[in-house]
Amino acid sequence: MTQNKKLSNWVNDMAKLCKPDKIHWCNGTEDEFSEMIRLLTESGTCMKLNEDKKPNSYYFKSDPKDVARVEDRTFICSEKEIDAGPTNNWKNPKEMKEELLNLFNGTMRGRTMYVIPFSMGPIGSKISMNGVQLTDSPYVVISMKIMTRMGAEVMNKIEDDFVPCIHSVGYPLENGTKDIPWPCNETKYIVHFPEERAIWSYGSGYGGNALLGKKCFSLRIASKVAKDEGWLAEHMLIVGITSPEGKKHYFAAAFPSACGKTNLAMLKPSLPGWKVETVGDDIAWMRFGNDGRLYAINPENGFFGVAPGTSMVSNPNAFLTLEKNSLFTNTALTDDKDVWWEGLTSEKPEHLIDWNGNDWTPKMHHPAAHPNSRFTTSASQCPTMDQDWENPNGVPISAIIFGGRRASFIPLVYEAFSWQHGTFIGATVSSETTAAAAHQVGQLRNDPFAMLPFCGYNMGDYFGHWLKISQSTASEKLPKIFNVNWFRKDNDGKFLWPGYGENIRVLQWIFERVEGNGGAVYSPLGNIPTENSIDLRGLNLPAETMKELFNIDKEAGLSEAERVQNYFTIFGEQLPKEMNDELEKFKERFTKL
Ligand code: GTP
Ligand code: SPV
Ligand code: MN
Repeated sequence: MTQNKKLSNWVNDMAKLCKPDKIHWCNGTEDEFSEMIRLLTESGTCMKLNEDKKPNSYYFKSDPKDVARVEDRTFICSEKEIDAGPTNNWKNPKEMKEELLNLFNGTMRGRTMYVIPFSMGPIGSKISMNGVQLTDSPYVVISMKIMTRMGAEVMNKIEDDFVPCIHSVGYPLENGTKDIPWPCNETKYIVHFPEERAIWSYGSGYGGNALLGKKCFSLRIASKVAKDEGWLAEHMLIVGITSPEGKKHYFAAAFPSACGKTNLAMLKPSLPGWKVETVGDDIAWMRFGNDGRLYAINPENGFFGVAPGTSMVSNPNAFLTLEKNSLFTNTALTDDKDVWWEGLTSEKPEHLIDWNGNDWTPKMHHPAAHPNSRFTTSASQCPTMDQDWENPNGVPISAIIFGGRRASFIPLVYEAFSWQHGTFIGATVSSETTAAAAHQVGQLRNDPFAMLPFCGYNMGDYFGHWLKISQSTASEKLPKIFNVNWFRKDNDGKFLWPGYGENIRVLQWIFERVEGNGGAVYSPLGNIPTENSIDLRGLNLPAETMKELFNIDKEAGLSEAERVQNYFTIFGEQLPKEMNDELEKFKERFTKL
């Protein structure tokens, strides 16, 4: 319960609308967690994993139609359509509210409404923001306990500026209907009212659709707040890098969903003497400090990470993090009640239960784990957490890195000529789509700043905000901007670059550039490493491969320019003039090549 009138009135109003049997105010205790697990076990939603393999961990299988974010059902309902922009779905907020009021009417019948007070960022920090999520899903309650600071301590601190987030799986239990393991609804709505700062989510119980503190609050709503207040809310990991000489820099990197943020944030360096420490793996809130430098915090408290591809070899730090007290959703299950996914072991087990609950053997052609199966686990368990990861003032950012999945054209790494050019690089990030959202996988699409599905206002204005923010400080205090591509392929479709722990070799070059060293040479995309300035010692990489990784093709560049030009037209008047200037310069550089 709460003394806060605004909060109690809102909860009462929403209870009148949703008509739950009960209201439960979450306190965030272990007892409460156990009670949720008891309920989830009873409804067949979860199964305890083998205590010897994964202590205190639970296995979940979602409805096969509720496995990823639903971008075509995600709406930004700003007062004016132009403020949602060409990259977001928009509906008139009044009409949308009416529709939602209909959908939410009685949606929690036969269920409990859980009231989850949560803080994005350390509790009580000046740059943290509070939210309250109402949900009828105990799975969401336990996930929010891991992913955010949640419970009684936050409740005591909540004032009138909390972000109200209402969520229902859309499966009321009327007239004694029996519950099913993963209740959800075919109709889905993930709706944001940026001016009102409110979130309404209906019909899905999974990931970013349902854990409203994450993409809905910390990116879509926060990006709008950030624009209004002069800071940045970004789809970025934050990582601390210490050189063998003991110098340290923090980098922030924006890659689209399922393109390597968690892996880079926890990277185990293959080069001796280098140390990598984790601040965050998905979201960064960044503001300028009194010293004129850009400081970042990770608003989250845990990781909701892609399971496939994660192993003791590829990402030992993630693996050590998820070994206990974790939730696993849509992975496969072994005969001894442990989890398994593609890439976990070099040999596939002889028998599994796949994510659909069916028997599976290696002869079968479909993956045993869903490609967007994920682990939910606490940041505090990660062996590489940085000593300043909860510093309320954040960590100073020396470099910003963009990237995506590009089978061709984009080299392993290049450096922007300027902040404005870096903004152009961010604005033109494109990537082959992944299973993180419900759509066709492997299609190249524009995903500016890796924020395409997460920007809560007009993307053209967002480019303008990035340009404007650089005027908050002296240019030498701005982070340097880079672009990387771990995903370039050879003619046989194999990745050219080994990736993962070997990415330290690229980070080393970026580190040296930040320090004012490191060999660089002009290319039409940006400055690239001189030959031998990327340390390849201990890596058996043919010189040919390195050449291929940095091959910059004139024809491909010119057709990229055309692609970008076409894309830019969708922004109309909202496209800052500087972006067209940069495009012209880009064309010119490739024409001269
Ligand atoms: P979201 O949580 O969706 O925002 O994703 P993310 O950006 O954190 O992606 P993540 O690090 O979980 O990686 C997604 C997939 O890419 C996993 O299957 C990884 O194994 C794979 N991956 C990550 N880094 C590399 C790399 O350097 N090279 C290659 N080839 N694959 C990688
Ligand atoms: C992403 O899709 O970028 C994620 C997973 O980080 S989700 O929380 O489902 O959005
Ligand atoms: Mn993400």
